[in-house]
Amino acid sequence: QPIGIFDSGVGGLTVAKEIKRLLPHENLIYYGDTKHLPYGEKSQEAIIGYVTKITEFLLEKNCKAIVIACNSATANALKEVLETVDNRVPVIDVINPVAEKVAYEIHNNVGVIATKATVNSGLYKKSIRKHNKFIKVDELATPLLVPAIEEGFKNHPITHAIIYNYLSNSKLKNIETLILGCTHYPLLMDEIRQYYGNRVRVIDSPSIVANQLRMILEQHNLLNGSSHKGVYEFFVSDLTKNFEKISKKIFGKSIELELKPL
Ligand code: DGN
Repeated sequence: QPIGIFDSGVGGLTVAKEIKRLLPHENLIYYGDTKHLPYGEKSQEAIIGYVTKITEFLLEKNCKAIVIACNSATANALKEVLETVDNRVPVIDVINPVAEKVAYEIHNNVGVIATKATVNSGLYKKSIRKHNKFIKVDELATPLLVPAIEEGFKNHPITHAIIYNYLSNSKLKNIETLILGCTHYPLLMDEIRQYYGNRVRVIDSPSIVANQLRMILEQHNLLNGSSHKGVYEFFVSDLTKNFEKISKKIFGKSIELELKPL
């Protein structure tokens, strides 16, 4: 049985790649809702509609666990995904495991950069402060980073200017830890770490999420015992050349996309 992973587009592949690294024997089904991206700019109602259909699709595909590899989807529709799944399989999201780890292991000022849809929900702050109410959390919407990544502007002056502009915002002035609250942003990890030097710890969210998934699969006795290499399937709601190009770059292997409209 495969693990189902979904995102609005390519960003969730940063999580899928880490899952592949940590759990190489697991089969994965990835769904990218390329027709409706970017979720970061959509209303909560719209996001709920899309992710409910994707969840149903992954359950039809007999997935043994579902990973919501999108912060905007988690922030706006986690409850609805859980309702759709109705305890049939475990659900792992990208916000709660990271918030919990930060709340227990870090005791300083935390900054979160994310899409508008995620920042507007305030879920990072709520989730961190649920576990540790003494941590100061400041969230900043940084929407221009997603198109810069999708255009392949890595190590590019435009991306450097966007990063500088956002990270020098007074809201993030006193932070000592930064959460990249959007699954695209780890692709700019080097540039962001370069901006801060040793001053700020930048959290590696995909690795936290992949570890949480492994722990939950273990708890439910769902880890694949075979020594075969995992099989990977990729579905999209709209076939685009750009998605194909970037997804190969991120996932690091030849990806065959199948069209599956919602
Ligand atoms: N992958 C989405 C997230 O983590 O919020 C961002 C991409 C988007 O749809 N804007």
